[in-house]
Amino acid sequence: MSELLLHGFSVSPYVRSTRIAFIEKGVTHCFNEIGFDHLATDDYSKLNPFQKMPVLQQENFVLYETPAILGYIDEAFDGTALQPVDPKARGQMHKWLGIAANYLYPVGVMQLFLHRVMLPLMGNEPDEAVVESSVVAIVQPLDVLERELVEPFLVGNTLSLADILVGAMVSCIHLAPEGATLIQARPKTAAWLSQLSQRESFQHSLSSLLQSKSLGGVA
Ligand SMILES: N[C@@H](CCC(=O)N[C@@H](CS)C(=O)NCC(=O)O)C(=O)O
Repeated sequence: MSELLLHGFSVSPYVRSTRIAFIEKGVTHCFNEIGFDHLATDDYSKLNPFQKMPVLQQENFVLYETPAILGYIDEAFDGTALQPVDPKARGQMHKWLGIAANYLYPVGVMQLFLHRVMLPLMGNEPDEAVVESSVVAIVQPLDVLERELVEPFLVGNTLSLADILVGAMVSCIHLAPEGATLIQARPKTAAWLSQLSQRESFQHSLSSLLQSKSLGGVA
């Protein structure tokens, strides 16, 4: 098999989700850890004109946009299927991929996690007003998650790409103490995140930068 090269910063939940999928499929790949400053370079812009991570490269095949990469990892390689076959279940899985990108990421990751966890880790002051408003705004998507969760997984009885991407984002939210409090108050979500966090794929993909922040092994 030609070499699979994944470009990204290990803290990013989008990047982490693709690493989780590779591990769940048992597919060996190389990881090129890059910083945000690399995204605007000419070389990287040729890989992804939108200058976002991750990017997957396999010889002259280049793929960006996380849901597309996740689907490719599942469909191109042997191993346990990560997408349901039933059209309704597959529709639900895609719904969760959309919820991750459109609701959990902008507020839970780019506001709460960035300001409460990442900025202090990098020696910068968080904006407390952003933290405060994000804690209010993240309640609604977390309530939807709690209401719709059918344990042990988001869709059906097996792990799917929905658990992988939503799980990577909810892990970030859980690393902020305010997020952990909201999650612990939602028993189905807390149990789901806890069992995901114990999977080898989630453990091995947790950025070393975040390991000391992980509360009770849940991240
Ligand atoms: N739609 C993209 C979003 C990926 C994304 O936003 N990645 C973040 C890292 S978590 C990024 O590259 N941010 C850099 C920036 O916005 O400048 C995908 O699905 O891959």
